[in-house]
Amino acid sequence: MTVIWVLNGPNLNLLGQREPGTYGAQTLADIEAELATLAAQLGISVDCRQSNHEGVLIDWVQQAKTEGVDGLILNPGGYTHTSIALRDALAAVSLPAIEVHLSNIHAREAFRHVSLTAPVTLGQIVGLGAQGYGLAMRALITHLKH
Ligand code: CA2
Repeated sequence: MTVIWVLNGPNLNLLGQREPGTYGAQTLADIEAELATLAAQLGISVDCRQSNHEGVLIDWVQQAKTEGVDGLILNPGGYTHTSIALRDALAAVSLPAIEVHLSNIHAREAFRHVSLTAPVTLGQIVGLGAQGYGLAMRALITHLKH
């Protein structure tokens, strides 16, 4: 069975509690429940994880490779714009990955316009809110079939 891990980075555990105008009203638990439902419909396995710690996210990227995970969906949060180490981990494992951002990072502050991680992913989905994760799941499955 195809196995996908969904990794969310710092502060995304706060979704639904603050800044709904920027990040939407859904909690991370809501989003993860929708992804579990979609995964069941699509006949795949999904494992959703969130950490506020850069090293934990890196450990999970490495672990995904050693455990034979088929692909990653990740929202690295603020580490998108700062973490050479997370980019290096993604490049090292060379697992197919899709980067998701709830907000349109290109329409926000200049420091959010650059993603260090996106160049080592298949692609990036931004600005579509929580539905971006489901779109990423469908795109990743299509990629894995070809
Ligand atoms: O738009 C996204 O998904 C971001 O990855 C969210 C990050 C931000 O640093 C990126 O530039 C874009 C921030 C996540 C913070 O999430 C919060 C959720 C609710 C309340 C406060 C923060």
